[in-house]
Amino acid sequence: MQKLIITVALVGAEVRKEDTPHLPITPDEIAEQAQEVYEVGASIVHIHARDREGNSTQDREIYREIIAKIRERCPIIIQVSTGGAVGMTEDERIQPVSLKPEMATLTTGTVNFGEEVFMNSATQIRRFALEMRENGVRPEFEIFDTGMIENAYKLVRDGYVRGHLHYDFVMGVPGAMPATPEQLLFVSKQIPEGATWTVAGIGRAQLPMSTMAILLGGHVRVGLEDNIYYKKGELATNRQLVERVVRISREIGREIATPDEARKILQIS
Ligand code: KMH
Ligand code: ZN
Repeated sequence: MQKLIITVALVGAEVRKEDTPHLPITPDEIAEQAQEVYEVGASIVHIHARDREGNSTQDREIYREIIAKIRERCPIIIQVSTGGAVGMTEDERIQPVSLKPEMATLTTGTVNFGEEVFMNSATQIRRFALEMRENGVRPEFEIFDTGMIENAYKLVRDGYVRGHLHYDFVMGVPGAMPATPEQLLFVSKQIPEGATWTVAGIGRAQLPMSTMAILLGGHVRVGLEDNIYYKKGELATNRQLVERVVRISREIGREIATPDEARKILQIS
């Protein structure tokens, strides 16, 4: 089995400092936590940016600062968000891709997102995929629902995405696919031979989905974007969430990938 790639979604767009004091907001806080999770076994950080008020932003200059500060501290793979927050325009969302990070997320369909709608039209998805290709950025397909798997593959057939394919099954968002073992087994069998996948279980689904992915040969995403609790009633830090996955994986006999090993697996040069 491949070594385990642990991605940490450090901050996200929706969680606020009022929800948890452990949320990193400023570029310095984000970079500091990127280093912390790197030191305990994470190989990718999934990044969102916040403005001075703590609101979600896709501002290129804030991403530039975050990326520079992380790179000063550690060699972790940086994956920027192109999802941003619900309601942002295409032009806002795509901004960080021009900074040529190693990876970026690419959601391949529209989905209900709680009471809101996370819009991703076919033309916008193609545009984002092309910009990633032109900037040498490896996309991670964000799969919130099963139809998005076929939409992602259509991008490959039509030449918008080339090279290694990597999927993130986002499971348990209200309005999207449920975080059940049966669902994870199903979606993990729907992707092409040779592709890799990770799973982001939302809320209390984070731990069981992570554990299942470790056993199935998938990879794992944890972090405060998806889940702020260590267990019922106890807030987590990003570092604790990574440490737990590392412990479980090692107990089961699966080693943890370094960033360079993750680069090899994901064929990032
Ligand atoms: N904030 C969500 C609406 C991504 O980062 O690419 C979208 C999201 C996905 O977080
Ligand atoms: Zn995100």
